[in-house]
Amino acid sequence: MPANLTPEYFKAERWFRSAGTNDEKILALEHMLSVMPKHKGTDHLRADLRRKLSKFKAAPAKKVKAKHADIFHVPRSDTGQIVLLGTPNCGKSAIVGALTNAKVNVADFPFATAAPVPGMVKFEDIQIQLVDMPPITADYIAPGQVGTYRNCDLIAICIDLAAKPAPAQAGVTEQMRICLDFLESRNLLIDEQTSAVDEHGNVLAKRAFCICTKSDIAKPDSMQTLKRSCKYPFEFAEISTRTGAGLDGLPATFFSLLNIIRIYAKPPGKPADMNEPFTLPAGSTVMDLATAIHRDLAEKLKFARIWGTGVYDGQNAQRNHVLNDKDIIELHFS
Ligand SMILES: Nc1nc2c(ncn2[C@@H]2O[C@H](COP(=O)(O)OP(=O)(O)O)[C@@H](O)[C@H]2O)c(=O)[nH]1
Ligand SMILES: [Mg+2]
Repeated sequence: MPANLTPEYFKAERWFRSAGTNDEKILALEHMLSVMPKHKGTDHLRADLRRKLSKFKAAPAKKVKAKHADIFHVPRSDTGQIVLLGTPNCGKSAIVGALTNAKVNVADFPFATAAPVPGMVKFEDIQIQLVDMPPITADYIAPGQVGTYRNCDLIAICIDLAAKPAPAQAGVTEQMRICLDFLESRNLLIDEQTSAVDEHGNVLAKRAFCICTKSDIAKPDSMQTLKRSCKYPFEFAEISTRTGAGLDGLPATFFSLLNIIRIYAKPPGKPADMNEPFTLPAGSTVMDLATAIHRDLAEKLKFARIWGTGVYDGQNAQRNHVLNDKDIIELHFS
């Protein structure tokens, strides 16, 4: 009996083949099983996938030796990590080069960037990590590349506004389609169907936004064409690394989209350390801050005093008090 497999199944199968780690293979196999039509014709395949799944689940977590280190694993900074995604030559490396001190390779030939290159972007008193990446195309994604996106905080889809439509290059609509196809087929994009974690608590999807590059040489209507073709309510930033247009505003856009707050810790009786704020997810409480400073100490938190938004100076705050960006907190332990 024919299996009548769906396009969604074949997408999931491509995801499985490009997965670079055990965890990623497990996610892809579970997705293949969930989208596979259930009838007699798929019984064998289902059993086969279940066997594979148990094999991957039973495999002990491999100890990574230095020479086999996963090049696509980019340790996250505390503040937040944004990873660039885009087709060849769309201007990803130029963005990281313009905003950070990282040594990137900007070149007008495809695949000039072969591995992730992290750099730090300064926003006021914090540094946000921005990661340059190898490109993706409709046909090729480096094995393991998906892992970098799975581990980040936010994905920046980069679109070359000046690229000519097919067959010469990938036009704006085509570039967006390639990026979305990659994200959707690997459950990497938060939307109505895909949440941040699956039913087993595995990290799945991420938030994304769009950086549109080469505005200096783009046709005037390319931004409108792109926005019209995109079904997601992304934030769109328009920039040129050649003229610098739009670059100054990018760090603030990163900060606001990361949805984090900065909190300054104040030892009792001393001034607050205003140089190195803690960064926490928006909505964090006094207790979350105490836990971020030291998990064991948090148990001993007696009370906190707070200077900042919506409170009077030095007001006592409960453990569940929700913090605001730039609050100063004095923690008292028993
Ligand atoms: N005119 C113009 N050219 C750009 C801009 N950004 C990048 N480029 C050029 O586009 C080519 C590809 O850039 P690159 O950053 O290496 O692209 P990547 O493959 O996405 O990393 C290079 O020749 C860059 O000089 C821009 O804002 N304006
Ligand atoms: Mg590059």
